[in-house]
Amino acid sequence: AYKFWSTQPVPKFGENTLDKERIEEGPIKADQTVDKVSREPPPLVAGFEWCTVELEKPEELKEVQELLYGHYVEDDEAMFRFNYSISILKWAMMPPGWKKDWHVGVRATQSRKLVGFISAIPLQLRIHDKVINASEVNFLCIHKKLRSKRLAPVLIKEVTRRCNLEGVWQAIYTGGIVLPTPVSTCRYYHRAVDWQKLWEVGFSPLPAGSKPQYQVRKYALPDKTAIKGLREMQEKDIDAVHSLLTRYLKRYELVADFTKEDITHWLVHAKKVDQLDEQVVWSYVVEDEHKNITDFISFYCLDSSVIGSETKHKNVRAAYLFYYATEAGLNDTKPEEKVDRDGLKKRLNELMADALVLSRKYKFDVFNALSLMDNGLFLEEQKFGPGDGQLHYYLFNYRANAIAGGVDKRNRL
Ligand code: YNC
Ligand code: MG
Repeated sequence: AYKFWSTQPVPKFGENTLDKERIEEGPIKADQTVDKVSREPPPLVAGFEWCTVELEKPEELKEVQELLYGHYVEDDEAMFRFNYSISILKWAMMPPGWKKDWHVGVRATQSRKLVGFISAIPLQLRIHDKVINASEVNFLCIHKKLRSKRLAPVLIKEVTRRCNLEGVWQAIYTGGIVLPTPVSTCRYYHRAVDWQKLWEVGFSPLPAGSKPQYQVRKYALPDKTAIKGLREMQEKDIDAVHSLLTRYLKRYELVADFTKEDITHWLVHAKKVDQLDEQVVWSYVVEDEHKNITDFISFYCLDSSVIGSETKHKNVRAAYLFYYATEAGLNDTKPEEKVDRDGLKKRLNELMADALVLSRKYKFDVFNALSLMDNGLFLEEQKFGPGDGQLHYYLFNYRANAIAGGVDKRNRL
């Protein structure tokens, strides 16, 4: 088993478990140099060739979108498939510092058809007390007709080579499947916004003894948000949000280390560049009477198509909880210390309740969140329920102590 992964610089199963003594953290394969990296991509099977997909060209971006639309991640029962929009792909793959060479495609030589893809973006990753210059690998996809031919390892090796050429030796990636070896594992949680539709597409079951109208009532949301001073985030809020988020994330063990440019891209800019297309990200701040930003919350839009839909719905519009932060969760003088758990819990519930109201206003069908950050403090109260899906977090060429992901275990509160 794991014929490919057993050859890669990743920890063996059992090396970094939560219950063991802490291990020393650092690269698995150290002291690599760019001059030793191959200048040639690994060979591909006859009939196929490598390409760099130029996402700035609308027609090439569209090719990636179409490959993913037909062949990307599905749930276990093959009822739904992620349906990434053009706008979200631009947002996800072209953040500050993005590199064209890290958008790797495989084409059929004769037809020129794009049949495989993998991407990486640069990021500064903090794991415990160390910051590493890393990449985040995503959108690995192979056309359904080319599955199980060991093409995935070749794509992974090629994106590795292209990262190495830029002096990047570590990566983070996530997946629904178990590989050696997760650094953390989270569960997906879902909160119905339009229960009736979720039931009609087969996403939400009708619990025994309930009736549709009871479920609709259970998930009903108010028309208006409740927090005083809540408003859309604007460019003028970037410094304040950057400071608040940086301080808030200090308590966590594995986080992206964002610059102000990153904040602009991930929370505001995406909206601006794509105002002609669809909006990707929704970000809100709370401004108090002294004009201070005390809280913020954000979510992004990622549709799923309903596979083989004989139903009237072709698409499920899902909001995914993104970054948030609140002064209520901070102890600035001693960032490592416990915070006021009850105050934090109360505030996060208020923020999430308003995010749900906004998601309904913007016509989302469901709100998704993972069992990470402080989400355990509000998921149940906001009527999120656990889904079937798990999300495993992996580090490439880095040995680290496992991080408890579950909402029940992880909080150091
Ligand atoms: C996967 N998701 O285990 P072994 S997530 C990593 N991530 O190798 P074949 C995967 N490895 O077990 P197929 C993987 N899925 O023998 C499979 N593998 O060691 C491994 N699905 O290859 C698998 N997208 O080509 C096995 O399999 C080997 O034809 C088998 O292709 C797989 O983006 C796939 O779920 C996933 O399109 C491409 O099934 C295909 O089945 C597909 O025979 C639907 O491959 C879409 C889908 C995956 C979404 C994602 C993150 C990818 C991370 C890749 C690892 C990056 C490492 C870091 C590199 C940079 C380093 C630096 C610096
Ligand atoms: Mg294959």
